[in-house]
Amino acid sequence: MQHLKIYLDGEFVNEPDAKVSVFDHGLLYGDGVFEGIRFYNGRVFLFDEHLDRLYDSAKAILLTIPLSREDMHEVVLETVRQNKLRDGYIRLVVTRGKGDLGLDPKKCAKPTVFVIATTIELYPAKYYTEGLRVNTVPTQRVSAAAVSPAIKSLNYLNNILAKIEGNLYGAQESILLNQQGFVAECTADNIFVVKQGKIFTPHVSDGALGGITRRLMFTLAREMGREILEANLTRYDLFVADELFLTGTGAEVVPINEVDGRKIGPGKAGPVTLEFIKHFREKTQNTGVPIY
Ligand code: PXG
Repeated sequence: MQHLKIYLDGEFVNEPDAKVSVFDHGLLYGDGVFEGIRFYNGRVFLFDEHLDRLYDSAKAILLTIPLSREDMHEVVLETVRQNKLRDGYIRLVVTRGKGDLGLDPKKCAKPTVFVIATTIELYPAKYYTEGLRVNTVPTQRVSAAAVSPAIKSLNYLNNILAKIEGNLYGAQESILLNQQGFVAECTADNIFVVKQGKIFTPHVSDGALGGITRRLMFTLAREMGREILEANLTRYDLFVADELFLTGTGAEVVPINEVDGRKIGPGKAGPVTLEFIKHFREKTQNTGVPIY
């Protein structure tokens, strides 16, 4: 079997040789940032938006990425080329780097950078017509005053605890509320509500990651002659929604058919959700930065 080629600190290495130190603070303390990016049909989708967020996340934690944006751009494209892929997933990670024990970032001389380009396991196609069963979980979204949910950091325990609670319930995704009880987001997806023809999504300040797919929904809505409003949403708003859908790089745009035992709308993908899915797929096939 052909090994994946991984970019690691300036070199392309075979996957079995792509190793980081047990003293890397990304591992020891979750000190680092990452991006998950998709490429479709030989083009990197929303590439600039992902690079913008990566550099913003790094800035927010005072981590200087040792590659210029232009070099990072090329490294990502070259990683996909090395693996001869046309459709798949890129994981771009920058950690604080290797350092002595003790959480002080000053112990780390040089950030670790690696890029994985691989294929992605997708949700089964039926979920895009039938929808997902989701729940709200007891674990609250971490507050912006603690760790801003806008930072795409290597600290995912908050989300993982929510995921575990979802697994216990048998849910396919789970919704976190913030400390005020407003809907924040899902474990790895943003959420949208359709009610009486209007479309709503939580404010980023309610604890949502500024999702790249979330932002694309605003553009698609404009193109569709619709409008999305940011709002404080409660569980009640979810229960009585006409339609609910999730967005994320991995999930794309996917309907929800049930929340906490309440059937949503028709109990399958509704018309507005299907319209977003159609427009989203057109964008994935027709836009992006050419790789080859
Ligand atoms: N909220 C959270 C907490 C996320 O982690 C999103 C929303 C959606 O954002 P984007 O920019 O993707 O529209 C995410 C994204 C993975 C993986 O491998 C996770 C994400 C994206 C891609 C892959 O777990 N999270």
